[in-house]
Amino acid sequence: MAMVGHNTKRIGAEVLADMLAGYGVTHVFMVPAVLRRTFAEMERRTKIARVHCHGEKSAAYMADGYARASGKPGVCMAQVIGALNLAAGLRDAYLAHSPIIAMTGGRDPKTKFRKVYQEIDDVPAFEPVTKMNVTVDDVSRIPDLLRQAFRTATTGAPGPVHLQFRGNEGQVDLEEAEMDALVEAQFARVPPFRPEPEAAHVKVALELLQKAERPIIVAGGGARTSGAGRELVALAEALQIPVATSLNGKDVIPGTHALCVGVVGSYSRECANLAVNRADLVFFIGTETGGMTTHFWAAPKIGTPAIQVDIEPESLGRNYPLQASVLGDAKSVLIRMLGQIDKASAVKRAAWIKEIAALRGDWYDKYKSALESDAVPIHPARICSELTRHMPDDAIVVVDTGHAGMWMGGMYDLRAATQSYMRSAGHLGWAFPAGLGAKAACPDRPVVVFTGDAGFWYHIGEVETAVRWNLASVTVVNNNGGGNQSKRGFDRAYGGEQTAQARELWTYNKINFAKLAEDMGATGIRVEKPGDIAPALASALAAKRPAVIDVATDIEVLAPTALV
Ligand SMILES: Cc1ncc(C[n+]2csc(CCOP(=O)(O)OP(=O)(O)O)c2C)c(N)n1
Ligand SMILES: [Mg+2]
Repeated sequence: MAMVGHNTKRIGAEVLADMLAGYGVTHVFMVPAVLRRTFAEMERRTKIARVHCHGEKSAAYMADGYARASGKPGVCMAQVIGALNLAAGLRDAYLAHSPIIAMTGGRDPKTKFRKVYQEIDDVPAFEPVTKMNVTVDDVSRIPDLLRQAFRTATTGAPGPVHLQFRGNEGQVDLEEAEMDALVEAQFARVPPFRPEPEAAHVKVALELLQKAERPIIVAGGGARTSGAGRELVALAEALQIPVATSLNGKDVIPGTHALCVGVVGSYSRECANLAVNRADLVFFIGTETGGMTTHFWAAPKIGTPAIQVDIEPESLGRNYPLQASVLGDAKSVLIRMLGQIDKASAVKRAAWIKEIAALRGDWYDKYKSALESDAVPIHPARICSELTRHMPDDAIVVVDTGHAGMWMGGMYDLRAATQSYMRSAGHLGWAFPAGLGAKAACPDRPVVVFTGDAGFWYHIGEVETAVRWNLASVTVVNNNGGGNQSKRGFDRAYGGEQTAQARELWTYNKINFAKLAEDMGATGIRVEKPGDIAPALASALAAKRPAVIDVATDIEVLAPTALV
């Protein structure tokens, strides 16, 4: 295809390396061997770190963590045999709307269907986990398809894209064509656009909000991507509206803010579910209103009066019939609203705010003994409260799923708007490699991962990668010697009784992860008493090396399930 400015013949590898650098990519994550010449050109022409990992899935998770921490698309790669391992790693990013550019080697028309070693048709497997899934068949298409990849990954609700390069290792990068390494800097991070809402729609939504006596905001990952936290808190304060968040949107408001009721839904804080279910109007901002955020549409119940803001028109009203919908960027919409609010309307919500304060207090009273527990082995809620108190003000907190998501979603509080929070959208094992990617993207910020032992086992080999690239995250392992979240289900399957045979299905051998980490060259700290959590965190952060804090916790303690 004809593009303007083509006048110099260059090889694909040079153009690809220059363009990635031009988009501000600082790290790529991969298992070799793919785009070998591109990697050589990256080394010669750019400062891009080529992080060579122990598995394609963890490479994708690192790219995901990089993207969610920085807002810049994460780049990950695999040769043809590793392509589906990489695709598996895009699943969480797809669910979480994280911008990732995945590159793989793939089939050559000259040899396909001849039973080429290691080769299958991988492209269809990328369909369910990408927004764009294309093949780079001719070297001259590298520039326009890479631009389209950045454009697609970052616009609207962001997400992963896949480029399959011709050749099992993407050898198309060795060929020559007239190409320009043109980059569009706008698409180097999210959000590239802030679509303005229609004034009339803003007016209707704001009138409903101001009329309501018991409104509540439910803010999600879209508000996070938009960077709308400050405006959201300003609106909540001005109109005296409490705020709940999805797990993905947890860091749009500090948990310590008087108007914050916490995370609503399944991995949640009870007072958030109770508050949302007492509201007379729910204002959804940048949330898909999915099963996890609404506890399968029980909080709020379908039929609760609702208004919604989203950047994707198809999200508006998907699960809750709306009294008003506003299409646009969350921050832009909130700025518009702030420009025309009637602060006097806040007075009528005094009783509601008092009720919210009581719900917050009730929650704390109920869990105080767990949060402050001196028990040995340690109660996981105590880890959360120690992290709340001692997390640095500029920390990025990265949390796995299962009980890790439940403990931290419900019991941990961000104290400052400058702290970030990212969580697995459901895949066990995501957090540790995602934390390494976050640290690569934001080397000056402390990165603290919280994971269970089952979650940590998945990608434990990447401790060696962390040491090799000095990706100095701190990983706190809630080590109870099993996958506790599975316990309730297996007890049920065995007739309500905990049998030795049922335990075979969710318990592991007892391992000291601090020792393993030390053997791989990282800092390892074993914690067996609650009072040692804070000093361990302080010394792990001070070490400026990859660190694993192995916390011995009680295998009998289960996270509280959602209440509605
Ligand atoms: C890829 C994947 N496989 C399986 C699960 C199901 N699952 C959720 S939590 C869990 C066990 C978690 O154990 P651990 O990380 O040790 O945390 P704990 O519950 O013990 O605190 C499992 C198997 C999942 N979420 N993701
Ligand atoms: Mg466990």
